[in-house]
Amino acid sequence: MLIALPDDWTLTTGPGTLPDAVPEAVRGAGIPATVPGCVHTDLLAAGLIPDPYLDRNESALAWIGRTPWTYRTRFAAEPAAAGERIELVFDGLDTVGRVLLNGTVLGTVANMHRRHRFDVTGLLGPDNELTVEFAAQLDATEEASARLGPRPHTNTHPYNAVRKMACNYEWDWGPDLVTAGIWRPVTLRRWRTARLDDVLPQVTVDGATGTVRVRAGVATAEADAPADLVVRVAVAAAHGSPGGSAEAAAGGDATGGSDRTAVVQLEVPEVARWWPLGHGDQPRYDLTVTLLDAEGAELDRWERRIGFRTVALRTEPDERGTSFGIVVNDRLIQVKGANWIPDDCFPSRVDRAAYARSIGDAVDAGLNLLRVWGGGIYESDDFYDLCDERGVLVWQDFLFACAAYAEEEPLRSEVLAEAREAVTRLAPHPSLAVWNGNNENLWGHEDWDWKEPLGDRTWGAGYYHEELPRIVAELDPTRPYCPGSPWSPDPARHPNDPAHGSMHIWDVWNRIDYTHYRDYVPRFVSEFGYQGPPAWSTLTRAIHDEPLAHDSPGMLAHQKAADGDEKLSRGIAPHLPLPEDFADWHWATQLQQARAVAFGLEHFRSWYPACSGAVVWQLNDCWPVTSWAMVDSDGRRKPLWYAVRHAFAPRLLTIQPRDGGLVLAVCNDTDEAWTAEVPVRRLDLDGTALAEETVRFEAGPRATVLVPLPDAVVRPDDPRRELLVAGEGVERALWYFVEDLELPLRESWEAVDVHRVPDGYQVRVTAAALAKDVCLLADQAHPEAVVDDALVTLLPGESHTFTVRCAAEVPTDEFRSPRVLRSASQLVERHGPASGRPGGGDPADGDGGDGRSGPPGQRTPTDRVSTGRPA
Ligand code: BMA
Repeated sequence: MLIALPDDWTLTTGPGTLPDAVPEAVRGAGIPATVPGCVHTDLLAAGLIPDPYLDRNESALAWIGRTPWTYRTRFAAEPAAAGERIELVFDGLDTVGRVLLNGTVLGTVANMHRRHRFDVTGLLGPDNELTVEFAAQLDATEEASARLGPRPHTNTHPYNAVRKMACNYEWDWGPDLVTAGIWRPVTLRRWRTARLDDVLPQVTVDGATGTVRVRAGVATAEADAPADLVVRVAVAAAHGSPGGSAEAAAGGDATGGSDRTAVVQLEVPEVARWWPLGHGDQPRYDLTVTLLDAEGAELDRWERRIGFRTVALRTEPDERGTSFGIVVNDRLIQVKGANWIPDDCFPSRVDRAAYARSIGDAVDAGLNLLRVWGGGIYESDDFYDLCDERGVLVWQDFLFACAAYAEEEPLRSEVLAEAREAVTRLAPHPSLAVWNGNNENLWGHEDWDWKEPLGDRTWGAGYYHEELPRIVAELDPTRPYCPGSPWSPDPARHPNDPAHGSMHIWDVWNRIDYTHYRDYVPRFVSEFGYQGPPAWSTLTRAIHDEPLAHDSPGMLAHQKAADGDEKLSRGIAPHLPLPEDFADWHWATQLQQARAVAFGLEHFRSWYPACSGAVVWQLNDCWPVTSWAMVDSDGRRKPLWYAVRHAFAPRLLTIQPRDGGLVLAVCNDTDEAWTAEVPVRRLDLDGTALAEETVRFEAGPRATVLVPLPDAVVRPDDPRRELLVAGEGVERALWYFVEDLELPLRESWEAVDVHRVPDGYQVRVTAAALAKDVCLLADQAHPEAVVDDALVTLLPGESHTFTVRCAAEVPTDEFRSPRVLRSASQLVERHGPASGRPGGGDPADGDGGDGRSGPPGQRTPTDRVSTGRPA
């Protein structure tokens, strides 16, 4: 029987010395606390601190991580009856501390990523006091680092010494708000005779026959417990299954000692397979494991929803190098992914509804994979459940990021226990496709000047190359493991070699222009991305600088990347004007972010299957910040989100340079062949056709084909006044011969008609001049308004209707406001060279490095150690 503990917890400072900065009102006060939660959210709810996410509050709250904290509650309980066992189970404690019950120390803890279970049989009375004392987490982290021997890491604090969410100590998109707290549920569990311990299903399918092999641990209350316990496994078709049902049961003998294991294998005939989004349905089956005593009475029960599919990683030497592909049900999946970071710096606030919103953002953009990045957490089951339900593959990093990790005690045992627990907990989920050893540590060891400071000390190689693969092979042999991201399957190669295995592209953004994405034909891009600010309403809710400027103090506090503000300016210079006016700067940098990533994605897709997928850095944000995210922390979709949806459309036409000419890349990620005849036209900027031909193509199912474009059409007479249009309607591809800065763009609307419709507004715009990348920044008309599409280019005379969802009444003129109705043409007209203002720049590209031989720009220790604020 599970018993939730009472809700009324109290938080106090101490025990131990408090830093001087602790406010008087907090010292020694009994602060009402919420479990699950953390000190920051409790202090905030009690009105004792300002919102850490607003303005520059973050730096004023640094004392919290230097303060020891205690959580305490009292509760009544029946003492254990004869033969009964009582356990206290913490699903998550953050992080270094100890647990006491009625003054007795139950144990010390030092790992946020584990569950802690204490036997409290015999310790409970009618009135009990449960106490969790947390050390000052930053002090404890530094002490642990000193004891293990400091090792290289990025950012300020030695997060690599403690098993705590790395990005909680600040990241290049995350605040430095070091928490403590009981961050996952805590329960009391009373039981007799026996209970199920870890239950681990291994699910496979061969033809239409599914196999479920369950390894169930059984804990018994007493060593001489009865031998004849039975574990029963049943599978039944669940929701979403289109094809019939299957049910069977089997018993396994749980014999031998007080900790026993039963292995039960069940064949399930005629199963329907689980597929990733865009490839089929997501049928799932209810798996029930019950523990029965000799009389058949149920002692315990465990239920999960599973799915039948196979998954493998394909890494094969070929004429280009070594491939890297995710294969589901024997089909190579073109991965359209995004990286996932913790959705809140205080992860206890992320509930199922929040996960559902963010995973909905992924699905609506057509993403079929999320990579849970190693500087975060193993997310709660809700996350993986929703991915199962919606067909989003999960690539799960083990929790190591951008640092060297000691392989000695006490870290070692924590790492191994945590990994076993994570593999066991997540194994039932069909969406989980790949286990990955770490984020960028193989690369870091190679390139980031770690070797000298490390000497002959450990750095994590033993985890990535031996321990973790051993754990996956033992507990979860149905899933592939790769040692790191990036990683070259050929050990003779650099981990970030584009021709071998997975790759992270970070020279673009950090040092060189985004057009350099075309220098790479990567086999799989597990990270690449480009920064842009959050939506206007999000930004102005969080930052109240007067005046607001790209480099005003609050803006810089919410820009964590090394030289981030300068990189934004440098990156935009070859493409678009960079306005002084803040609202225009905001639009320009958002547009640049969207274009840069779309540029990369279209290029990568044009190389499918040589490049089997791309995972954008990053889907979400954990607080309001200028970052690589597609969707900001208030849930507003940035222009980038719409650009990614376009670039990841099941059918995409894109014009790409190849071998000195231009080709039409026909990217067909559907099961039907795509055959068509489309016009290819070269137009003057006013829309007059200068040349036209028809091209025919046939792209088979799940194939990309390249169709050379006729020279007569594609060779411009005046590159500054012409463009190419291939195809028609939403699937058409556009090509310009020069950057916007060189185009005489101007904004001119023939009409902007706004109509109220039942749940919002329709805004029909008709262009009088070429309107490039038209966006309706709807949140600026009303903070709740959401638009259905963005970045639509209209030729002179063309119209488009945007649909805005918004319950509130908005004056219709708001949608005509130049603050809301935006385009690249507007930017160029206002701020481009022709406007007589400085803007643009030399389309020269940084230093042109390829990111392979030397350390990439962002990777130098000085870069990564800084807080991201320019000196
Ligand atoms: C990669 C990621 C993160 C980082 C991102 C942007 O290094 O793994 O560490 O936030 O790039 O710099």
